[in-house]
Amino acid sequence: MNRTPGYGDWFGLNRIGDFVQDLGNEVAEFGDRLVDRHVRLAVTGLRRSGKTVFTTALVHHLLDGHDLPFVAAVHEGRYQGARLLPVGGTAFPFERFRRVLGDDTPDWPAATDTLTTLKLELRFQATGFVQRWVAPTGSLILEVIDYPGEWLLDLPLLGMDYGRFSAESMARDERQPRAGIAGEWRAALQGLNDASDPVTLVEVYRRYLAGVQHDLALSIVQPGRLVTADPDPKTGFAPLPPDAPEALRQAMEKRFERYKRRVVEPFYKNHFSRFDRQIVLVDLLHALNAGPAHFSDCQEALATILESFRYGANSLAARLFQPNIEKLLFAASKADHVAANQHANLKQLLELMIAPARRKARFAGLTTDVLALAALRSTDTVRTEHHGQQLSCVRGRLKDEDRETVLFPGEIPSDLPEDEDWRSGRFQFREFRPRRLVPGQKGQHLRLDQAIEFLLGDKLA
Ligand SMILES: Nc1nc2c(ncn2[C@@H]2O[C@H](COP(=O)(O)OP(=O)(O)OP(=O)(O)O)[C@@H](O)[C@H]2O)c(=O)[nH]1
Ligand SMILES: [Mg+2]
Repeated sequence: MNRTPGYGDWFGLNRIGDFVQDLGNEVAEFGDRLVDRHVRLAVTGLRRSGKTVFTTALVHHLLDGHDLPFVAAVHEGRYQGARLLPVGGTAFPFERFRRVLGDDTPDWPAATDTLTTLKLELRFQATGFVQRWVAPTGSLILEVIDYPGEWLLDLPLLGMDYGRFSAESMARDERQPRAGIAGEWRAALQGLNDASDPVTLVEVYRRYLAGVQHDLALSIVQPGRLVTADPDPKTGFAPLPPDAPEALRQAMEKRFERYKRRVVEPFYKNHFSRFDRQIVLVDLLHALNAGPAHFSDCQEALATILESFRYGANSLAARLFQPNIEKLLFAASKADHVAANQHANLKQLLELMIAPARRKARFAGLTTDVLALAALRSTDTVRTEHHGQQLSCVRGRLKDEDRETVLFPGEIPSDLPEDEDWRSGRFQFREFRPRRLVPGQKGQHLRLDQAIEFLLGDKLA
């Protein structure tokens, strides 16, 4: 700051004043840090978006402390390492995943079917003058939960009554491609009468939802727990039209409210309400592969989920549980499925997809960012020549094959795809087998360190 020298400067008083003020600021900041040594990170994403792999890679690299050049504490040589701490409930099976991924023939972790918790203590040398003096070694407790992606789609139910749930679900079920597989469910609705049994109806609806998820690969499936490994038709519910027999509708409404109260509310109250930072993982490549209906369904699912996370004071979540998320990162996962020259487009496409949610979050005062990342990079980008043309290809082991292949994965549009893009059949991104996750090795991720710096960097200072 430029200042005209005055008598104070002659006697060095301004500098003393600045020093005292800086000291005061540092003491205040230090006080804040002392009471704020926890970060609870919400790893959010639809099913198969990459939550478990992200969490495993995050822990692996924080324990390892290598290959994180964008993490300032690592880059500046201040990062001292991490250790796993015991947790109250079921622990995230990090060692099991590390063993499987560290094996000679590594494999991806299975889809998650229950909630697990992870607690990690990170140690680092503090940067601040006072902190260096009082407590030279800083310590940060990081908490993450892992859960089936399906559960997330139950969150919007908290803001609905049974009438709205039924109307929205039935409108969706009547549209293609859902309508194409809804025959049995439609027949059950047409046959409603006073003797209809809610449990049977829920079972028919469950079969239909399983088809929506597995055969159509669509994202919006509510109630989410009806399609997980161990569904319980006794606690599930299904939508009904307004003219359904009154007693049946009342019984179903009761199930809906009980499910919200006993299943969804505790999940969010015990976990989601306490998050400080959030990463939203989006598998855009799968959404592009699956076609326009899937793409817009995925877009709608994300918007609905993020709407429930609204970060302003009047949001549903704030009213119920007062969350206080300060930083929000949107990440296109599995960026290693495409060549490096496509990452800018992948990021831009994600920016377009989540623009309204991001605007709202920023308006509410959150810091937001967007990245294309691969938590566990399983390919390299290689240049090849094809009919005199240079192509950027990827080299890796395809999911169903045993040897490495080099293939041209295709290109990502920089804009939301148009009819022509969908018709051309240009989106056929392939899945790869994981590369071995080993300590001390470079190049095992793409921008995971940037994600860590954005989400935790300020807490490691
Ligand atoms: N190439 C590559 N594939 C990945 C990466 N992350 C995830 N995948 C693939 O995506 C699949 C799903 O990843 P998970 O981490 O299990 O996804 P999830 O979000 O935990 O899924 P649910 O447990 O079903 O909610 C994996 O089995 C891999 O095939 C990555 O960084 N690179
Ligand atoms: Mg998982």
